Amino acid sequence: MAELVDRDDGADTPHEHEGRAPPPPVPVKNKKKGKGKKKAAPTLTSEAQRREELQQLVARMRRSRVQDEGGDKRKPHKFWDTQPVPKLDEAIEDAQINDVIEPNKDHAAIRQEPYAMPEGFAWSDLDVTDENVLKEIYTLLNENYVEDDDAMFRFDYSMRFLTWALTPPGYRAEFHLGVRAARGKKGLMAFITGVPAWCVVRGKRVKCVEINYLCVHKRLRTKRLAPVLIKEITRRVNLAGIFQAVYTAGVVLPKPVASCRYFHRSLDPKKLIEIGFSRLAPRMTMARTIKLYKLPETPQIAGFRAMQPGDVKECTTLLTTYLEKFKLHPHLDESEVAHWILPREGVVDAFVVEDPATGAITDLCSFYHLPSTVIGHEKHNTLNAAYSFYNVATSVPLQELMRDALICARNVQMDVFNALNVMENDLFLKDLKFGIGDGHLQYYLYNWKCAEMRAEDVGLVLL
Ligand code: MYA
Repeated sequence: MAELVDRDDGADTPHEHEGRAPPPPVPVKNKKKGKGKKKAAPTLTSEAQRREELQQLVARMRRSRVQDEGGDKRKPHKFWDTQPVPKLDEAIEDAQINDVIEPNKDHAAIRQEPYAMPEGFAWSDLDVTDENVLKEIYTLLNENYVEDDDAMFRFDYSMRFLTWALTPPGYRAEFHLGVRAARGKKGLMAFITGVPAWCVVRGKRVKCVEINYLCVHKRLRTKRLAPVLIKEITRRVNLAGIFQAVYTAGVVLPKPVASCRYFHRSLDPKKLIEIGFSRLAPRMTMARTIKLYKLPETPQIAGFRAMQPGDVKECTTLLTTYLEKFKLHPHLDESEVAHWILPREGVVDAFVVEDPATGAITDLCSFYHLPSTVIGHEKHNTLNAAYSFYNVATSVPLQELMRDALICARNVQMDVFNALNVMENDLFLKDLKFGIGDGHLQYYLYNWKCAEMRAEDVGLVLL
């Protein structure tokens, strides 16, 4: 296939060979072993092997640091250089700058017809409420979505999770966009989604879409299909009167508004070591490692219980008040809190602390369930990971609240608890024995210019 792009704006010239895109974000991993041992369970090796592994690790850390320090600022981005986003080498330090890059367009000025698909492919509006369509999306992502650099783990978003992620209040079916083969079985070959949301950026309320699940089938990679998907979803979103977007990615593109790190807390250290997610620390035995990560059987805070529908009103006040602290955060109403935070089995768990004396809800913690496929492992198929979502502590220290969250995650068979260093998470990461991972997550705003933020200024978690 030679050409996949509409060339009316000259943004992409697909004839030019350009090699692979930068490695996708690392999903869930904190392993420290050398490359080339993808399937072997890690063991303590000889001194020479260990030295070699260490050298490889240092080399890898150097490589990733070069990329992580903001990408190669001089590298041209044939697509992104045409988009309303700041350039990588553009320093924006003035906190007063906080505005659109391109003004909103009139409806008539927006391209009315879809971008052209190459011969053999067609756009497909995907109805995620149709079980068969959902299964197709699940399969595309399960086989082709984000992997770690060493192709050991790949995100395995469940169908129930995808329904949750893609159908919040006010969702629009035309923002669930697929590409199908036009002939034969007409299989799903690519995907991108947007869900409408209100975000607050440095105090300004901005109507946005949250863009997620950009995925091109492995067989169609590096053919410039991703820019066409992005342009088409932008066109559809613009037609709905929305001109800003927020998204995250592991890769450095023009230009992150914040750069965050993943941290990992072992809940089942034995399994994590067996699958190569983590390794036995020097001079540690398996028995001592298991003991190190042991947690109490049940939550410890008095009044700690699962969130219920009757808690939504109070949780909305608690959460929205708390999120005001941060420079980038969602603005959630009660219907959205009900959608995003109320527990859904195998998808999202949320707990509150109810004051035993007054019945008031004083604290809230939550995590979502995002397993990864363990690629090609003989014993384990799935890494069960909980991801920290929104947490507010007012009656107990955040660290105590999160210890109970860890206990609950362990009690629903999670192997690891992941958290970004966003919001106030730094307050508990060290004490609760989280280790730093090799995953970075960059936050981006589309068609918005403002000064960069620190990870702890970010009050938004995307799925
Ligand atoms: S992040 C998750 C992304 N998905 C994966 O990592 C899954 C596995 N990988 C793949 O499926 C493919 O490798 C993808 C690229 C699809 C990622 N975000 O078609 P290509 C640029 C944005 O030849 P492929 C998520 O879902 C790349 O720099 N751009 O490449 C949030 C290059 O442009 P330039 C990306 O490898 C998505 C061009 O694509 C990403 O076949 C937010 C190459 O295209 C990326 N993660 O496909 C999307 N990776 O030459 C933006 C590569 O300029 C939304 N590229 O460097 C923007 C807002 C839109 C709405 C606006 C409304 C107002």
